[in-house]
Amino acid sequence: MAGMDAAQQTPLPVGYRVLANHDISHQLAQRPDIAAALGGTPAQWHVRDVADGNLNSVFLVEGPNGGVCVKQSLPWVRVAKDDWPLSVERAFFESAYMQRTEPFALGLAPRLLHFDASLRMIVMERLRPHTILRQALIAGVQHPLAARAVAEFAASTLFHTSDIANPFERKADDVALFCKNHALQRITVDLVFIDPYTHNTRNRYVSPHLNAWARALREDGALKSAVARHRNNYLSKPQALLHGDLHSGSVMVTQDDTRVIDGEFAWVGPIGFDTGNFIGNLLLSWFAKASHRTDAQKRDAYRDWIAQQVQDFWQHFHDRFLAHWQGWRGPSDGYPASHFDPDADTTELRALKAEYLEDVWADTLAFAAIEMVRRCIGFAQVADFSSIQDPALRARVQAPALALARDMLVNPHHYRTVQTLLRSLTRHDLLRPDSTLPHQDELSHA
Ligand code: SR1
Ligand code: MG
Repeated sequence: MAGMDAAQQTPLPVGYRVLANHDISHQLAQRPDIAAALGGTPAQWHVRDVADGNLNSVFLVEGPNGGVCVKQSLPWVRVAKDDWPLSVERAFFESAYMQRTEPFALGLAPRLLHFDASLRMIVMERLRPHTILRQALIAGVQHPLAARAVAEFAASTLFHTSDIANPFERKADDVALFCKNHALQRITVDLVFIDPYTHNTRNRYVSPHLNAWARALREDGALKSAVARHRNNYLSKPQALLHGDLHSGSVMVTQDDTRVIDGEFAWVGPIGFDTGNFIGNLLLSWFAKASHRTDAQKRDAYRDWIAQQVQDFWQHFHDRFLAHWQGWRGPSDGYPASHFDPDADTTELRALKAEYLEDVWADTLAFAAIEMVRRCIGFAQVADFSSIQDPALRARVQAPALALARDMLVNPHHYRTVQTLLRSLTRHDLLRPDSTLPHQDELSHA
């Protein structure tokens, strides 16, 4: 926890206090624009505590004319409270991310209405009747537009904050601002990249069922070398402004609307971290579905649909990123027009673009795998699995996900395209006719 302590040295802002349900209306009444949006009088506003994430307080406020969402950083990790103090700076970084990406978000994020610097409180558009994509996936509901919309969001925000679309000074400003997001980057570095490969009391894998797996991961030199490469990649490759936590719990959906929320982990890093996070979580959802034993036909159709979403997400991200590049006529220090006439579409520029996206795919694959490992072994488990009541069954569907993730990291040349990745799912499917519970021995034979 040494790194966590460092994150705590940030003092609380003057005027900061933890807001309770009964404080919220009073706070919002101070803002005439928000009061008008809610309508009526504060006494008529209905405040509901809806926090269900790991870190923050969240309230939904409804008035006669409309609603807003209020999110406050707590001086601790909400799900661990006194055991895990945490800097409240994250609300500042989330609001900064929302402001910086708003011109490129294409309406695919909630509108930021107000940021209160003392209370570290964000007031944003209330989304209704949206649900969290992860919950929809668990419930087996299809949202046909969601994966493409997240791809659209990722392609646009990542392209427009990269060196392809900026003078270096602009991107350096992003680096200078978001590199101070220490507390949440400490969480990512520890929880995503370090803890799952160590003995750590924060790890929460299903014991004893996955004990052998956890030990095998700790002892797997080839795997830890691959993770080290990508941990350093995450820390040393400031390619674009990342959302930093782009999993299915950070996406809210209806049948015709999709919004990306929760940019508090924003960081300038490798583009593949965002795309990999989203793909990794879709794949986890695919593995978790193997636990559904009641209606096999329906389950298999839904799993096929999830796999199709992985393909759609990557393909759409790839195509939209290239389309932004093709249309870009603004400043670029990465690929200046003085070297590459954007109107000429030369072989050289085409090759450079292909090379860039191949590199993003390689990173996507690795970060997807790292996300899959940490969600099965580390502190922050996902509801796709934790909603499986029987621990033995939960471990049984997590083990093949670990086997695939390990292979993606150690043998990336087997997965040069999204299609090869998806074809490999059947090889790692618990439900294949000859399947047995993958054992840690598979690690050394992979
Ligand atoms: C202690 S925070 C755990 C996780 O929750 C967030 O959503 C991030 O994914 C983080 O790693
Ligand atoms: Mg979150």
